[in-house]
Amino acid sequence: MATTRIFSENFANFTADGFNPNPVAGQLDSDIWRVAGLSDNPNPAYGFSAGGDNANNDFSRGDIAANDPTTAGVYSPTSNRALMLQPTGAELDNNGFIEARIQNTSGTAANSFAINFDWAFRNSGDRADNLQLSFSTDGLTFTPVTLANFSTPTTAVAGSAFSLQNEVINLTGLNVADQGFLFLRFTHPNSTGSGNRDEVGIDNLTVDVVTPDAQPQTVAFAAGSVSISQAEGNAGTTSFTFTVERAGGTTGDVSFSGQVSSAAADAADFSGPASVPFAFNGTIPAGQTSAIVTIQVQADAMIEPSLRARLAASCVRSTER
Ligand SMILES: [Ca+2]
Ligand SMILES: [Ca+2]
Ligand SMILES: [Ca+2]
Ligand SMILES: [Ca+2]
Repeated sequence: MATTRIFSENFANFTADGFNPNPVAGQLDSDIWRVAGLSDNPNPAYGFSAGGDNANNDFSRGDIAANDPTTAGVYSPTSNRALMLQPTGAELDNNGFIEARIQNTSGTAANSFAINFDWAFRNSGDRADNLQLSFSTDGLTFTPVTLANFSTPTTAVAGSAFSLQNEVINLTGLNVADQGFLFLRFTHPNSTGSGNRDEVGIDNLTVDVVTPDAQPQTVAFAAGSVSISQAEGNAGTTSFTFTVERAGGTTGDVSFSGQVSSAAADAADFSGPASVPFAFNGTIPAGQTSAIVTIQVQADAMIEPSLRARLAASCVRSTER
């Protein structure tokens, strides 16, 4: 398996100062992040703007230090910056969510993703807050990840610190085009118990595209190139061409090299090389199955012995990781 990291966020610079498509320090990029279920803008579209300097709205409620907020909104703990929500009965409690729109920048269509993140929470209220991860490839239809859910403890513990609960999930069988999006939704479906709700959110999100190991590729002379008989003529140079082809897929460039030798021919029989044997090389480009190698044979009026060209398979290299 090869993995390509396409996203990483630990919220180290997030002080809950709002969301903006061109975020300043303390804000989150609203082209990537949005929060739904808050009264100031219940379902903002990506690219929205909210918060900013001294704007004390739902999307920019600032630090949680020693305080225990009870106003609904987006917060960030000073002890470990994270994207944190304070749900209330009127806001965020009934399927409010954090959503991340992750662009597939791996350079190729992606079918599998490795998701790693922490549920962040503080058991400051006498409720159990339920959390659920779901995903989407179109931003419209979301599929819950059965194994990725979490509930905070019900009975509050005085002086509770923020805690993290790690979650590692592999999503397979998807189809996200290069530069397309994977949507991750961290939903707060409900809570049980009574009184204030715990602060809940996420931290340390990474997303990797997972690609299966490349099939081993082999190169060989094409069937029609195993033996070539061609008149060299009696003057000038004649191009002798043969085809090198590969099996096992067309991923990446494949470089090959080989050697032309002859029991009797010498450099005078070729146009270019200073001596015999001599090396040749070539590349089968990504996406193609074969390449042509051309050797210039110097014509003369003598009767020539046959030539041998041999592929050095040990020198096959692919740019595929
Ligand atoms: Ca509000
Ligand atoms: Ca609270
Ligand atoms: Ca953090
Ligand atoms: Ca609790």
